[in-house]
Amino acid sequence: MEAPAPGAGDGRSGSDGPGTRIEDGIERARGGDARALARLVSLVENGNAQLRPVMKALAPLTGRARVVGLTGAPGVGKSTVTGALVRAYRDRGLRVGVLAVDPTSPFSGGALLGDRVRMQDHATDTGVFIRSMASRGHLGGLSAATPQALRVLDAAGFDVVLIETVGVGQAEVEVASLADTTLVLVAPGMGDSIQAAKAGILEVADIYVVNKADRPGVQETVRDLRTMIAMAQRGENDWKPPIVTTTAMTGEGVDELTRRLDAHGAWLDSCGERDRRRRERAREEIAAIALAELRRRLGALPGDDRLGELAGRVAAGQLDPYTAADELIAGIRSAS
Ligand SMILES: Nc1nc2c(ncn2[C@@H]2O[C@H](COP(=O)(O)OP(=O)(O)OP(=O)(O)O)[C@@H](O)[C@H]2O)c(=O)[nH]1
Ligand SMILES: [Mg+2]
Repeated sequence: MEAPAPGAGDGRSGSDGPGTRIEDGIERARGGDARALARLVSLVENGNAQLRPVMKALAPLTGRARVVGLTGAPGVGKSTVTGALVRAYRDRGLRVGVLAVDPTSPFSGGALLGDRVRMQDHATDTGVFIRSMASRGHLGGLSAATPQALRVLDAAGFDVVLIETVGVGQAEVEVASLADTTLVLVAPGMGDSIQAAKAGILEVADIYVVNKADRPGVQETVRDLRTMIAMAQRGENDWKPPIVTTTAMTGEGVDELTRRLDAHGAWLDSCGERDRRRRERAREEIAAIALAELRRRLGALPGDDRLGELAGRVAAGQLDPYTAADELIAGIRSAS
């Protein structure tokens, strides 16, 4: 078989089937071909027909990347810390992927440009891949494609994947469900944000980062966090989230942060918590896909409108809704 020309791809015709093309794209992405990688991420993001065969091919290659989530209020410095971590991991010779979720949030409308500027020193480095994921309308929510994009980067051989998302409401819980380690960022003088986020961040933070340590009020913020941490119910062998202060703009405190990340990674491995978190992540992924598929099949049953017909009988009092639901589900089973 002929070797594919660089950049050739989706439109290519020939004797090699889609399977070969997929394997080919994955192989090139693993070899550091940024365009092949970008194409794979786009493919999972758009959820086109190749999504399933691609995910199938990727599955045996996944499970190696360490996943670090960064969340916190708008403007606390998530992107700046992310950039500093990218630099630190690159210095160790590791390949780093970045998924910045929720650039469409009204808070960060302008930040995306800023992110590009801050991260542009990594732009020509094939050991770094940065991608902004649209949030598809869920304010602060992770896009449905993020777990799949994470799989692509993992399979492509990235050692570390950093996921940045704005911490509004559910987002920090969602990022934590994807990550092995979750960083919750706060900044001094943003006491309100600690207050507001309290309920959510207490459970999800593995490491607290007080960024903008060059600003006044750092000690007060650290003290507030300490009080919160002390109040949390925790077993003797549980991880106690440390507090790291950083000035991401200058890189101060970033060494300490990477040490804490290493320590948390070691803890995850020592007690089986990494596996537990990953199983939990897989559960949520499977359930979400299954529910979406179920919904799709409910709306696309072959033949006539089964749901409409059942609805008519329920509305007319001829059938109870539970029996109707059973019939509907039975119909899906026999149709699939
Ligand atoms: N003084 C100071 N400013 C910082 C520091 N880190 C980041 N900043 C500034 O804070 C602003 C916001 O930083 P970002 O990294 O974009 O914050 P973010 O949390 O990613 O923001 P969103 O994505 O919009 O939520 C920028 O102007 C940064 O230059 C720091 O350590 N000290
Ligand atoms: Mg940002």
